[in-house]
Amino acid sequence: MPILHPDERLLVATHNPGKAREIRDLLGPYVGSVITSGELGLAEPEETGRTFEENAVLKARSASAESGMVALADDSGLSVSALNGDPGIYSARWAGPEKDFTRAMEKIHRLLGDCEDRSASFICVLALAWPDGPVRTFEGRVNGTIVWPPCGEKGFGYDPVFVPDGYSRTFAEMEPADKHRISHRAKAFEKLLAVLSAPAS
Ligand code: ITT
Repeated sequence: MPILHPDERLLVATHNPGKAREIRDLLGPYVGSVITSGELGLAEPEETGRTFEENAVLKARSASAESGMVALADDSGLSVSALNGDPGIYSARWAGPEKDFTRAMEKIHRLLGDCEDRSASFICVLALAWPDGPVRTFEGRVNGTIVWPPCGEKGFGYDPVFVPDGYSRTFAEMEPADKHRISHRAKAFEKLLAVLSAPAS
């Protein structure tokens, strides 16, 4: 399986600036040059998959085919146990076209009502696609609890209402470096980097 050549620029197939910032942090020491599909003005494909993995593959394939570059996509979201896994793959769509995550977090709070079970997980599936066809996927997950009211200004998306297990602060209250030690995205990247750094066969 061909792995990214050291001189090759990696295309990150995202239009989400919060994600792009985290991916740059996580890849920084390992990949020379990164550009996003948002920066290149590439199309944003419709996420028609039924799983995180299907959507990650669809986004990576689309960006790689359009650009001729190796492309990395991230499909992720928050899965709330008492809401049967919602918003899940619909995490971005719950924020509407205005990307209003205050509204999306309020929706979770409203739907949970008095429910005692506040458990939730963040899930991230990374897909790495080569223009000539192969795609590899890597999954990471972090378990935690939904809290209310939202706390913290760092991070993005649902970070202000998620406290990871073993911690007392939300992701939005943590320094990025602390979130990167334990997040769903960091765990998926650990698996990806193990492959990127393995000798090509
Ligand atoms: P791209 O598809 O262009 O990458 P997107 O925002 O549409 O951007 P997703 O379809 O994967 O991405 O939606 C995932 C949503 O889940 C995202 O918009 C965030 O709100 C949320 N999310 C994912 N990871 C998160 C994290 O680490 N912290 C907070 N929210 C996160």
